[in-house]
Amino acid sequence: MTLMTKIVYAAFAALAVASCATKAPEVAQAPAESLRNRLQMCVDSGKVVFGQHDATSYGIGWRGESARSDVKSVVGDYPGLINWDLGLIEWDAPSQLDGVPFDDIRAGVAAQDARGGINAISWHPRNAATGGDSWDVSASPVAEMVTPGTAFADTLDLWLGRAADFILSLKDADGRRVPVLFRPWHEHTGSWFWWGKDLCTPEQYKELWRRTRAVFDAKGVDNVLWVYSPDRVADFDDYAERYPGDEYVDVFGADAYHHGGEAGTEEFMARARVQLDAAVRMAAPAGKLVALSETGCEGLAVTDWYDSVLTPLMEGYPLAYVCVWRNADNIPGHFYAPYPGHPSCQSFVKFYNNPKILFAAGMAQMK
Ligand code: BMA
Repeated sequence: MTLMTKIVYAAFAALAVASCATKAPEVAQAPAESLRNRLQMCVDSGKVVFGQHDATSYGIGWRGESARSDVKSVVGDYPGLINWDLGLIEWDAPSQLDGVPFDDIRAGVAAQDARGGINAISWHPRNAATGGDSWDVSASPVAEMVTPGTAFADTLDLWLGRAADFILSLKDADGRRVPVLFRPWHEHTGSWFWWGKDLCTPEQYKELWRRTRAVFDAKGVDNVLWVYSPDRVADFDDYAERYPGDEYVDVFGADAYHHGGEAGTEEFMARARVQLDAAVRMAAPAGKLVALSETGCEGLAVTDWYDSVLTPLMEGYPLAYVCVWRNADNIPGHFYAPYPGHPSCQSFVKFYNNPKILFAAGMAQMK
């Protein structure tokens, strides 16, 4: 190094030290971290985000009007969270399993982000062993999928890669990746999906998560918060049995549906409380988040469900969000949020007016 070079280096070093002293270095926050911070802010201020699956994709009597949502038609605002499903991304299909084009999901995620809301993603992949859907439990590919070197292990990697690529492609108008809550391999404490309890061992199930994470990490996915979401459980041990580990999970969820109308209320509340108690117990020591990741009363058979069942259930739990399922345009009676004219609108408006519940406009303030 010549003397002149040394002087130039020294000058640059001095400048660098001076600028560090006056200005803290700006470290870009990973998109997932900013979502975690926003959700934590909601919890810390005693608020809960309200969400719905496919809220802007279709509703009762309509489909494909991107600015529309049954929730908005009833209360004038969009849900604070919108869930989307990736089912059929594994086959590289143009539309997901309920007919929503993946391009529309990309646009819908960006639109929800632009209005201040947040996004979540579930995934109902096909059964690689049978070619059937997620609910085909006549055979399960899991044991092979988690055994390196097998054909199904390659399929799993391919499918995970497609899901990861799609999630990486979720961008806002400025080209920044939009963070999402991702909830793979859900409701695994039941046996209605090919990754369910009777279809694989706890170790195989955990390996499914490890593999999922390995593929996502290798792709550089930095816009996912991971949600673990058992359905009904007997107790805490049942909730925890297939937990892959703290390094894999950011949010402890619970999927719990109300069945059987008014007569089912007590059983639903008791069942959901066992799940939420377990979620809170898992989350607390690790400082993680808790959510009612899927819920609802099909057809709103309990007319005042939102204020007489859901609201009391939520009380007492530090929930980051609750998400109800879809308002299907093609299955009569398969809806979970009211639509204009439905008798449960009054109950839903009360729920909307509860200052603790965040819809999109409220979420826009939580930044
Ligand atoms: C189920 C039902 C199905 C749908 C699936 C995936 O709960 O709503 O009609 O295909 O979710 O969205």
